[in-house]
Amino acid sequence: MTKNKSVLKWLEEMKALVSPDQVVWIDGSEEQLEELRKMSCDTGEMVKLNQEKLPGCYLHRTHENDVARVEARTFICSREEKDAGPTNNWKDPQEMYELLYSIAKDSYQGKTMYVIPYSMGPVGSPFAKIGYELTDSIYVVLNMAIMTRVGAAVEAVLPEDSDDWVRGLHASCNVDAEKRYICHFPEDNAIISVNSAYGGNVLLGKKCFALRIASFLGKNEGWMAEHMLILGIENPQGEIKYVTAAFPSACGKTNLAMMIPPEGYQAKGYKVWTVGDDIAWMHVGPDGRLWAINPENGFFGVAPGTNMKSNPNALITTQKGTIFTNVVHNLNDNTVWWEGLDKNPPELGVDWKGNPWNGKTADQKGAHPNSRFTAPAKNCPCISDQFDNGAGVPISAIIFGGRRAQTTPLVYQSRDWNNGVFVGSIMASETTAAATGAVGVVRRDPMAMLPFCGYHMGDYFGHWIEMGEKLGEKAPKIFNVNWFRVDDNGKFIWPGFGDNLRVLEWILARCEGKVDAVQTPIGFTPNPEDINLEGLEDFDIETLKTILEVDPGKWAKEAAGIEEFYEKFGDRLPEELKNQLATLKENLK
Ligand code: GTP
Ligand code: SPV
Ligand code: MN
Repeated sequence: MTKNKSVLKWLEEMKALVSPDQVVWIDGSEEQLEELRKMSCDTGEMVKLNQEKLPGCYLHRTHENDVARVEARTFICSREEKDAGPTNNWKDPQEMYELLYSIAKDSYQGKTMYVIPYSMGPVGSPFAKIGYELTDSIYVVLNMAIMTRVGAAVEAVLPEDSDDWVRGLHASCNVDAEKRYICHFPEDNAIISVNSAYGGNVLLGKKCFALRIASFLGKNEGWMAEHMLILGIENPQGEIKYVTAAFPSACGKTNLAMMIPPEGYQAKGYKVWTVGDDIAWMHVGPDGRLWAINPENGFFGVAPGTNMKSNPNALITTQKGTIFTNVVHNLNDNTVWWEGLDKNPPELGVDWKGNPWNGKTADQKGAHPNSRFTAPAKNCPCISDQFDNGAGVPISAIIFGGRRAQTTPLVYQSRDWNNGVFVGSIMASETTAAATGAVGVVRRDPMAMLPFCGYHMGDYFGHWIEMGEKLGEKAPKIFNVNWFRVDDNGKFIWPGFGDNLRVLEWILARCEGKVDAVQTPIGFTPNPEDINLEGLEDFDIETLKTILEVDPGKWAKEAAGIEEFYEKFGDRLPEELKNQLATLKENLK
């Protein structure tokens, strides 16, 4: 337990508010966590799975109405409405505190308050930041213990008089969707989440702190918090180059971060190393380059579609010490199953809602489309040896990407940093099950940060431009990819997954100035023969050409859509981006 004065004062206030029966301090020890696992199995909150097949693994089901992030109920409560900007929900902080306190009041009665000290980033790293989460949910404690570094070691590095930590209060209440609020108070370093017990809504270190609060801190302190994977690509000479990539939720970050190189590449000696799969904190290093750390300590990954072919590294990562949420419980052998794991759904199963399920109902999924695994990063067979390096890894390229059935080519490179910021700002993607609401609708999702930017998005674009000025010649090169172009039958054209390394190889070659490119109105696309297609079945250069194409007609429509989107930002839209849009329109003439 800490001696930090501001932590203790806040804790007393919160205790008085929520009235727990007792307070338990999470020290991070295996004994304490094991005790909590036992308790959660006794109450039925978790199910202990087959310990021979899945040692240390558990299953949990959340309430049916509580299965994804809730963007409509997520608020940025900056003092001034204009600082939250047009893309965030806002409410006056005093009003919101009052509302949340009235909801949370006495809600821990009869329950235990768990105090979780946690570090985002390797403990003691100059780039790491500390948070405290209070929760009434053992599920949250056990997830936080996988996703972040928790306990006494964290407290040891927070000075007694420091106020540099993030306050997080989580109250499950009765998971009433009508009273669910996920609220951020950037000027107070504070987060309050009520009436949910699911993932991104309640693991407050993740989206709430490491993106929404951290993006605000990053703007003020001169660094960046981004919804990005971090990946190292080792070439046959043993040199490792690192890239980050921002794709919207459930659009392929975990998959790219853990990809297996195609056989031909493996034979040549290519290897891929995972540093992170969801969040990157990036700083200008002593050498003037951009360096990234992964603030997390585990993966909260999408289960459906994960299998030994699509992502063996992810599947192997989940075979021990993992919590599964909202997947199928296979009662035949007390294991788990989800759509896309294999072709053998259990005949004796329980679906994500807790009902008997036998895999024979074609229209009724067994696992929720946003069912997830929470797995320790150290389980990952391809985890980078730099994972725990508090200084991070130097970034050669930043890659944006989304799900676009049409319009956006397989890959293109921006002309320079500011053009790259433009490319990120105009990202659009089909929505997925990661958030509640319609799925498959194209929406603008700048830098994959639409649901996660903790301040005015126009200022966020401005911050990107400033970072480019700081980095100058040493700035990473910026690219855009789209694995999701479909043919007339709606089938994905590009094979994707491990074969995405073929595109990354071109990206790195461009960074090193080793390969030419085609100038198009939107930037540089590859000469088709520069993408290595060796070993690919059913995919030839003619097909490749169709997905490298930049159709001026479609892009003219796109430009009109961008113009409309940009209008939202009013005078907070940087001049540089207005000019970029004008250039795009000019290029399309
Ligand atoms: P969050 O954890 O929600 O931020 O998502 P993520 O970006 O890590 O998503 P993830 O890698 O789990 O992507 C999940 C979905 O993308 C699954 O439906 C995958 O099948 C699909 N996917 C990933 N990579 C590819 C690819 O290269 N091609 C195609 N067609 N689908 C892909
Ligand atoms: C996402 O939705 O982008 C996620 C899952 O990574 S959650 O933690 O629920 O936000
Ligand atoms: Mn994410």
